[in-house]
Amino acid sequence: MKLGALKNFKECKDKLELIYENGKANIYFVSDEIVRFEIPCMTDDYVSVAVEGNKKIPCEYKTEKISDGVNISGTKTDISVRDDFAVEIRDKSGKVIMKDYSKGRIIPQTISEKSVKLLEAEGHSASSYLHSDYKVQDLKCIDKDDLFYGLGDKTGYLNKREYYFENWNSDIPLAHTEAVPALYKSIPFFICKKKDSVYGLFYDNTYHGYFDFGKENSSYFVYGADDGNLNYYFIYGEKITDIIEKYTYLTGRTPMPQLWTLGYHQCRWGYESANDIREVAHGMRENRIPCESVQYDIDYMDNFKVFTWDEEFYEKKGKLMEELSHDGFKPVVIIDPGTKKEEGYFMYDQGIKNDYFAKSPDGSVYVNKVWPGDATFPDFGRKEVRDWWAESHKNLTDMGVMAVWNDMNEPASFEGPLPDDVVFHIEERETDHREVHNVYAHFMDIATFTGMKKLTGRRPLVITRACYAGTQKYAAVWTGDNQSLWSHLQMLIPQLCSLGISGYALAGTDIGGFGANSNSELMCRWIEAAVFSPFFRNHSAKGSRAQEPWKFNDETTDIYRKYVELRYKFLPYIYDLFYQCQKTGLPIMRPLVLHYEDDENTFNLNDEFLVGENLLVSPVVMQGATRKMVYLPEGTWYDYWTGEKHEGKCYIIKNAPLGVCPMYIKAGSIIPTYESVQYVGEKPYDKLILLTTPGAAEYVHYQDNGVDYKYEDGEYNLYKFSKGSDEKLSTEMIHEGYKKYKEVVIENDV
Ligand code: MIG
Repeated sequence: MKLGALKNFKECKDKLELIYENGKANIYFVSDEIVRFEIPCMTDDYVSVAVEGNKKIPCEYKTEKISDGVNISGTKTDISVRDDFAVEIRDKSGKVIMKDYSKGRIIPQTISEKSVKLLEAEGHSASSYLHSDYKVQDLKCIDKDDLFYGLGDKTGYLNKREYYFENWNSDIPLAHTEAVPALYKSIPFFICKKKDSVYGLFYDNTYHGYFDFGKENSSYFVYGADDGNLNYYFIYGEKITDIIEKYTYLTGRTPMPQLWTLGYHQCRWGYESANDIREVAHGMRENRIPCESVQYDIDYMDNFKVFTWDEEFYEKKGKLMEELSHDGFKPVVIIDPGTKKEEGYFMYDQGIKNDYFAKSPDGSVYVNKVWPGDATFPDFGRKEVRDWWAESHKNLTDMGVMAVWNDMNEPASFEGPLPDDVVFHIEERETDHREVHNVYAHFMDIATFTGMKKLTGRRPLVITRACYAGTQKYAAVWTGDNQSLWSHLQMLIPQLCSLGISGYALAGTDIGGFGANSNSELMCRWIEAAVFSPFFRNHSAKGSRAQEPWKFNDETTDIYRKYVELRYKFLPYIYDLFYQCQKTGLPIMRPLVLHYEDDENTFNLNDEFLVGENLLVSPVVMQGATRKMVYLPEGTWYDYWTGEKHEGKCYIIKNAPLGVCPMYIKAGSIIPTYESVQYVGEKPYDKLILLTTPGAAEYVHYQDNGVDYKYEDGEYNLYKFSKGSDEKLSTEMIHEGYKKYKEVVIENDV
């Protein structure tokens, strides 16, 4: 990829074309803060899957030839581009923000092929010891103090410095430790926080990707991809929050969810009959643990055939769903992409007749094995295939299904991975598995979202395991098959915070852990830590210890209930954060560094988080611990449980026996709450209760019907609550278009 000397450059509209000795490169001016850099190694007209529509804000850049390149001067940054497409970006004061590393990699000692064989014989995965240049590669300088945040669902900690990761959507049933380079999702976006500046990079390329944040060498980071263009957006901002706002401007934001979807969900891969589901639903109500859905995992299908129903074990189609709906349960079902190869099965027949499945290069329909045995894979990149899949959801909505959970869409397969050359499409363009793999789920989720929206008229909840950058416009995510391990409870915090700053505001982990066996202490600590997980579901695997809260002991049931009720109490606050998220892209769960980026105590803080800006949660995530060392950043904070006042910018030790999750509210806060209910819709939310802390405050609260799109026509309320230091509350309606609360009261319990 050495482009050599710059020969010439050409200014076109919003674009600069650079002609080099050995090829060309392009620079696109998206906005004053966003610039896209491209070496079109594969194609001249790359169409992004992640960035939809014409993302372009009028901006100004002036170009000037210099001896060894070109200088581009914008309103926020100055860019120099030299031979070999070496980029340097400075702010207006001349400080270097981002700079290419031009000396080439210093690839560390690799091990011999022979050693790799030996290692692999014992079961080590040793290929990662072999390093070489990537086909598409980009190196940038790292400074001593640089920190790296983002990259979606990756394992490990918030700060990715000195770690190595890959983007290749992978179904990993083994324990997700920080040694696992790739999980289910591929979000090639990260934020580099420097000592006194910050920038974001989004490498929009869907091929297998590689990220080395200074592990190979402390002077540079490496981005690599197996193919495609070198194509990245540089995002400038003054604060981390600016970068997130701009990244989500490009790739889109989580849309308003239905209110009930933010409630509690119970699930288990192991409910093998209608009675199993019925018992759990009744158990939720008997134990007075609020719950919205008992979700249907693959066993509800007839022989794992998608869009069918097993009448033998799950009774007559629609019967159970209708019965439980009287008690407030909303049916949520799993759907896999793998479509059983069986003549006479309507999905297979339709797919064959209309040529909807991916093919081998010889033209035959490609077959691999998943749950139903031999299965075919819809070619979701094509619109007509998505339309067909979308319409097929009528089979679900006809029986009352209200939300869909898309699993196995990496795509996972049991007889080895799909070969590289399986033929897929991205819209009309034919391509292969290598390019489509990381966006396979993205296109499936678009189909599900579109189908459910059209069929129900409601805001769809699509829960997806795999995704790419931008899928947040269509789907919520869960982090896949975690395990009932303390280390996985600990990882919940950095993982959901990282997803949040990578655009995924609606994310959650399987509460209690999916694989392995949970225990009462772990369950309690998990529900405490997860109480503000945007997506809030307990799920476990067949064969593992049952994880419905009452399956442990009375203490666990009581603690569990206390936290699920707490969640229902804070629902309007969480809903407000989703309302704001559409406007700013800021997530619900936030690492402290997002709002305290000058405070180095927050840079590597992996065991606490903020919910919005004013609520700090510092759960106990260590087995046996009954105290928690809590870091409170600058400001005055009030203990949610005791009302005790603390001055921040220090660590405190909080007594936190089982059942206590340390929570703090910042001075000068107004937080809206509801009385807890058994499920959303049990009774109208007539009363808003404002939780306040001393000090002047202002807060905007959003209210709508929580269900459909009528808010787009103005059917919503916006309340502005303010109070001065005299603590007197005043309310102003900024917008009035929906039935107002009967009562707004202040709860002065802190
Ligand atoms: O592992 O459908 O991650 O949530 O319960 C088998 C069965 C396939 C994987 C999902 C998990 C789900 C399970 N699926």
